[in-house]
Order: sequence, then C-alpha cells, then structure tokens
Amino acid sequence: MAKRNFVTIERHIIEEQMKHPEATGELSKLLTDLSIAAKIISREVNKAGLVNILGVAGGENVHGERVKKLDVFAHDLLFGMMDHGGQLAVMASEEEEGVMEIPPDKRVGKYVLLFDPLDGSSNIDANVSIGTIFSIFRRVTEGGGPGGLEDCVRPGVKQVAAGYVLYGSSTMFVYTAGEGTHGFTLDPSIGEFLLSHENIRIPKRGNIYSVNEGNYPYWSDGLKRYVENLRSEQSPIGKPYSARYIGSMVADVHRTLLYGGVFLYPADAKRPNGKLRLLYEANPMAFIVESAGGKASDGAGRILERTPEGLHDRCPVILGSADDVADAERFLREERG
Ligand code: AHM
Ligand code: MG
Repeated sequence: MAKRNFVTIERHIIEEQMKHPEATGELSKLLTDLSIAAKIISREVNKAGLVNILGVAGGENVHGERVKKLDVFAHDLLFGMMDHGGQLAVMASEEEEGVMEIPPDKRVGKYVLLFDPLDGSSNIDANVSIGTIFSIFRRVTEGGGPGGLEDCVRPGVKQVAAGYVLYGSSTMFVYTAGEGTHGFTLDPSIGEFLLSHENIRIPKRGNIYSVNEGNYPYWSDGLKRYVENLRSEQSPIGKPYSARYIGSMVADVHRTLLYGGVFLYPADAKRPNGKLRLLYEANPMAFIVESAGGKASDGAGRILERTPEGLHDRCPVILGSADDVADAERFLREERG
C-alpha cells in the first residue's frame, strides 16, 4: 500500500520541539520561515536557465524590471523574509560586510542568523548544484535592542541549529538542532518539504575523497602524502579511493554525509587559512557533520572550537567520515612534528 504518513518539515520541527517542554517555539518558527525562503530561492534557481529568454541578470526582464543576480536576490530575500518574525536580534551574510540589524520598527528576538545565501554561485551558468547555508546562535548581548557584532562572532560550539539547502536534481533542506541531522526533499507538486532522510548517519569510513587537486603544487608535504596514500593500494581500504569534486560545498558535503569519505578545502601556500568562511560555511557544516556522527577539523583541531576574530574569517576545512578525518589530521600532525 502507498505510504500515506508523510512528515512535512513543519510537523517534524514541531515534533522535535515537543521533546523539549521548556521550548517557546521561537526556534521552530525560525526554521519554518527558513524553509519557506528556501522554496522561493529554489523556484528562482530553477528558472536560472531561462535567464537569456526572460532577461539577463543585471539587465532588464520582459516586464522592464531589473533582474537581480541570483546571489543578490537570495541575500535580499533571506533578510526580507527573516527580519520581521520577532525571533531574531541580528543577522550577518557572506554577501554583506557588516552585521545587519533588525530594523527599528520590527520586533527583536533572542536568536542570531548567519547565512551564505547562495554558495557556489559561479556554478549557476553551467546548471551545477548550488546551495544556501545557515547557522543559528542565541544572542549574548543584553537588552531589548538589536544585537551586534559580538552576537555573531562566536565559536561554532555555541550554535543551536544549522542547515543547508541543496538546489540539485531535487531541492533538499537538511538541518540539525543538535540532536541528529535530518533531510527533507521538496515535492514541487505540493510545495512541501517531506522527510526523506531521518537521522542521517555518516559512515565511519568512506571510499571517496573530494578536494580541488589543481591546488596540489601549493600543498604541504603532509597533505600531498595523505592524498597520495588515498590514491594508492596502501590506502586504509586497500585500494585507491574514488575522486569526486563538484566545486559547490553544499553538494560536496551532502554527498560526503550520505556516502562517507572526506571533503577538504585545506590551507595551502597561497591560502594559509583555506578559502571557506568560518561563520557562513565551515561552522554550520561542521555542526551538521558532527551531529551525523562525523568529524570536522581545521587540520589541527575541531573547527567548532575555533574562536573567530571577524565576521569574514576563513578557515581550513577537512570534514566527513570520522576515521578518514582522523587520518588526515595524523598526516598533518606528523608533518608538524
Ligand atoms: P563562493 O562562496 O564564492 O561561492 O565560494 C565557495 C565555493 C564552495 O562552494 C566550494 O567548496 C569552493 O568555493 C570551491 O572552490 P574552488 O573553485 O577553489 O575549488
Ligand atoms: Mg560561499
């Protein structure tokens, strides 16, 4: 018989909330609003291929309206969708230099939202998967006014929830509030995210590595040795690992969560802190991966324990199956001596 007991994301969020009788429902409302914003961004991303027909980004569309670039659209949409719910004190985005206060005419809440509105946006024109990443903290500043920089620049261990939306062959919303990582797939015919991946557990060991190998000349000897080991019959699985690199963090991390293995955007001679942003990319993904039983390291220690200095800090990233990440750390430790 066909399955009738569909679990929508709203229902799942409320059921999770009910496990905590002290919860006020504000985090639930925040996550639900984010899932609605995700549907709107998904709709626009799916139309991206039609841009030459409907109007070029930066130019005018058939209605004579200016067409925004998709990453700017996603940034504006997220701010506009999330500023009036009464749950947030302040926001920050990869697309904006400073923090974004809740406007004075809106109710101020106790949470803080950081986001990368459209990660991997250089892939859009080739129809390659892209994503939105978000991270939620509780505010630390006191008083009823808007929050500020010190509410945003916090170590990842303090996150209360994090998630991503993957705009791929289907659109998926994956989140954790610290108790398991759950995945939902958008059914476009009814416009709802339905629970498709309950309590994702990342395999302890994988057989895939994912890194931009074009940066090889700039890698440290320890990193070169680690990846060469994975490509050899002396690897931990006794045969070479497979290589997979999409170049869209959300898609690469999503595959790593489901299939296992290791994703790296390491430090190298050109980028001593790697490329990815600690607050918008590394921290939320680290929280998601750890909640699924994996590990996330900056090469020396846990990403979640790094103390950020500024909103746009970068951080080396090695995440995925616990045994694979531990191996990478060992090669890098041996090199440091
Ligand atoms: P972006 O924030 O400018 O989109 O860059 C982030 C993206 C990640 O999605 C991806 O992991 C990485 O850049 C790929 O970088 P590279 O092209 O150097 O391999
Ligand atoms: Mg990004």
